[in-house]
Amino acid sequence: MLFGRNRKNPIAIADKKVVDWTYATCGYCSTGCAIEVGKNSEGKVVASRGVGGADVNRGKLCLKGMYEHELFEATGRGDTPLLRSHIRQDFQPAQWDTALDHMASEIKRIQQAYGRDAFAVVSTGQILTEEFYTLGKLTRGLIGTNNYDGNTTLCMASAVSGYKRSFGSDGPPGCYGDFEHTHCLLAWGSNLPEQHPIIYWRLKEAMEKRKFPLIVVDPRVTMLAQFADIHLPVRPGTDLVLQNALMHVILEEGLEDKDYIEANTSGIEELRAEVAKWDPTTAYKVCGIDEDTIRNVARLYAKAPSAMHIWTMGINQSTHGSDGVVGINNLSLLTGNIGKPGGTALSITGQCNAMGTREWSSCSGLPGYRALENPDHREEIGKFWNVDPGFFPTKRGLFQTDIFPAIETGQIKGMWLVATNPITSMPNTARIRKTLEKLEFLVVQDAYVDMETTQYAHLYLPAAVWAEKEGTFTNTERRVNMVRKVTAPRGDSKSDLDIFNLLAKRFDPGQKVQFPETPAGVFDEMRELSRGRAMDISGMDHDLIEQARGIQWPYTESQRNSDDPPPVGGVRLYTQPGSFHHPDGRAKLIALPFIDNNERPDEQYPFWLNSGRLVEHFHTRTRTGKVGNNNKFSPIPFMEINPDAAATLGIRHQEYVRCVSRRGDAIVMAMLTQRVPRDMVFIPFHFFDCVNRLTLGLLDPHSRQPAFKQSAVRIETIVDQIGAARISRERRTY
Ligand SMILES: Nc1nc2c(c(=O)[nH]1)N[C@H]1C(S)=C(S)[C@@H](COP(=O)(O)OP(=O)(O)OC[C@H]3O[C@@H](n4cnc5c(=O)[nH]c(N)nc54)[C@H](O)[C@@H]3O)O[C@H]1N2
Ligand SMILES: Nc1nc2c(c(=O)[nH]1)N[C@H]1C(S)=C(S)[C@@H](COP(=O)(O)OP(=O)(O)OC[C@H]3O[C@@H](n4cnc5c(=O)[nH]c(N)nc54)[C@H](O)[C@@H]3O)O[C@H]1N2
Ligand code: SF4
Ligand SMILES: [Mo]
Repeated sequence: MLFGRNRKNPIAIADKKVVDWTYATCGYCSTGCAIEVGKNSEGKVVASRGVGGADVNRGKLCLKGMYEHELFEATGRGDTPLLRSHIRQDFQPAQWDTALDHMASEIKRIQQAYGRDAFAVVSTGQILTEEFYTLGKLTRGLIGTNNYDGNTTLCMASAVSGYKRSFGSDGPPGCYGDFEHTHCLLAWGSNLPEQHPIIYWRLKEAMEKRKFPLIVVDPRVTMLAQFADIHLPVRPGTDLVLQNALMHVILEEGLEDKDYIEANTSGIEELRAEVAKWDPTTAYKVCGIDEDTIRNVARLYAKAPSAMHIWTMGINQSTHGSDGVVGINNLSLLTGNIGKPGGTALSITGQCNAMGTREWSSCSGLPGYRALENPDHREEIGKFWNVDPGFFPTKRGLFQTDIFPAIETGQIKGMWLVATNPITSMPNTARIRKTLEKLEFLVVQDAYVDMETTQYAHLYLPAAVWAEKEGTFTNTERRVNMVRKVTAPRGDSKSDLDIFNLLAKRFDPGQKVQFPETPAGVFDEMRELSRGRAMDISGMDHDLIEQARGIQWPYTESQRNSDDPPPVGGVRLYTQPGSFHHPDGRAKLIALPFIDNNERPDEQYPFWLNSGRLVEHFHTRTRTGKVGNNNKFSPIPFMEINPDAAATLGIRHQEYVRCVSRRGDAIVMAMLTQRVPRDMVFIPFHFFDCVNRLTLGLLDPHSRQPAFKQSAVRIETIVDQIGAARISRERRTY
């Protein structure tokens, strides 16, 4: 194409000569954008684009989605199983049959020698729902270990726990459409523009049409905080105190919704007694937000005709994570802001299928939000699977964060990791390293062979990634959406579903328990098991989901029969009085005493260490580290530090420094910025052997989620800058 000198927009998007587009849902974050992946006439995958008719993203993608098709050919993919008898030896390529026979016999050996629960399974929020369901059936129904959990304990466990405590069930009650109705939005510990760019775009669009106040609670001046009307730079780990003070003002000034409380909740008196202790003056001394601001925000929130909360890891990853979620729910219930347009408590989830694992993986229970503790549920699933219900444990086993210490103490001897990279993502990695070295048998099943935890594996199984497979994801607003297969699995890798099914045969040669071979066949089973449950999907099938560009649950068969297309599922939960899942149909208001148990900065370690994410990278960079258009923005580990603090320490912009905690050290480049206050540094967690060498990760008592965002560190300058650059480079795997 030629551009004349006077052409106004001499920019053309390169024509990739796509002849065929396939429908998928983005495999990075939980926003759940609908993507089409394009192939050229040679069958090569060359482009990604947003789907215009999809309600979630309306044609938009962020920079991760835009280059997602590059994953298929990225470096570091595994294409053959690898086996070795000791982690000090080199891997040898193996046939699938040999690899899986060996895996089954090692699992059986460990279970026979040390008991069924001595083998642990830890999965993810990033495989397809049909795969989660199948892994659950295999683990609960055939292998029979109760030490089965997912990386979601690092991520969504507090939200799950908080929803269950307040409402009697998991499941975010709101949707993105609530932005279009709300009159006030409180965002807690969520950096939406970077971590969920398209949800942020939906929010911004809504605010441009109809202005409403945005209040951001975050100790760091994030991009969202910069756009806020009111920014509350809360002292790390003290959101609960701020919540109690907001409730104190609401009750003191009679701003609560008495009719709603009367008709829908229990526990108001206990709550009233607890929040009475948290007048704004007392609260200020703990949470650092002044009295007038607390009163102002409480009035703004409670007087709005409808008001909503969103939150992410600033709340969940805390020693009061579960309580922080319950606090948000309390605020919503007190003001009648649940189940109405613009009035909700919407947990923004993390990974593309964090919801799918909560609903179907059986990690913390049995499929379809069923509980191991409930004999009727054990009976029902046992019958459906053709498994003796007596084979199921009667209560859930260890959380991921308790599985690792159980390896340390010798209770657990073998582990299977599916799509998670704990040596980079768990707190205090020096301890994780020693733990992994103790295992008699570790299997890593991952799409990338170069992910760091493979270094500790006896067996590596190469998995297909994202749209090399077919099935569903569920997003933040409970929308089930389709991933169609765009291209064949790389090399000799297999879909996670195929791997689970092949392993199942080795535990059940007589095939007493049926394992459907196709994703659609698995979905049929899930559909049956969902009937009458909170997350009813009985009206859905793969084709309808794709046609509708995603459907929110619940969507029942009778809805399907009575609906005109396009199908509309459950836009909001708890819209009717008495529809909560506690036995009395009411939601619980729960009193939340504050216990100050974080590691705090002191003379020796004077800075708060905060950690989180960047827009261009996803987690441990197994994917975005290999995509040039993502990696180029931040190829090396760095630390945000306040310029005044840096000046006091004699640190210049872009100098390497050593960051030291009671656990270990990390070499990072100092980036001077006002985003962080004087007593805080922020390090993205995307890099190997970096911030999680430093983190303490104290656990929440309810959810067992680690407080990744509250540790104490000191900063040391480095004379040998070239040597530091070398160490920083060498520690990086990709
Ligand atoms: N680009 C990109 N997007 C992602 C991901 C990714 O890796 N990259 N990961 C996905 C996943 S799995 C998740 S879980 C989400 C996470 O999404 P977010 O939670 O939005 O991201 P984080 O950066 O981890 O943390 C959010 C904020 O919590 C703040 N915070 C720290 N301590 C406190 C505190 O005590 N109180 C409050 N109120 N805030 C605090 C931090 O300053 C930070 O700005 O993002 C998802 N989206
Ligand atoms: N300091 C600090 N640490 C943190 C956090 C923080 O904020 N601060 N956040 C925490 C949170 S919220 C999360 S969610 C965790 C994430 O922690 P991890 O789950 O350990 O991180 P990922 O890099 O997403 O690992 C997922 C793995 O799955 C692989 N994979 C992708 N798709 C597939 C597939 O289809 N099949 C298979 N088999 N493998 C696949 C990827 O290659 C990758 O190795 O990190 C936690 N760690
Ligand atoms: S916002 Fe999330 S789901 Fe949408 S394209 Fe970006 S990473 Fe994918
Ligand atoms: Mo997460």
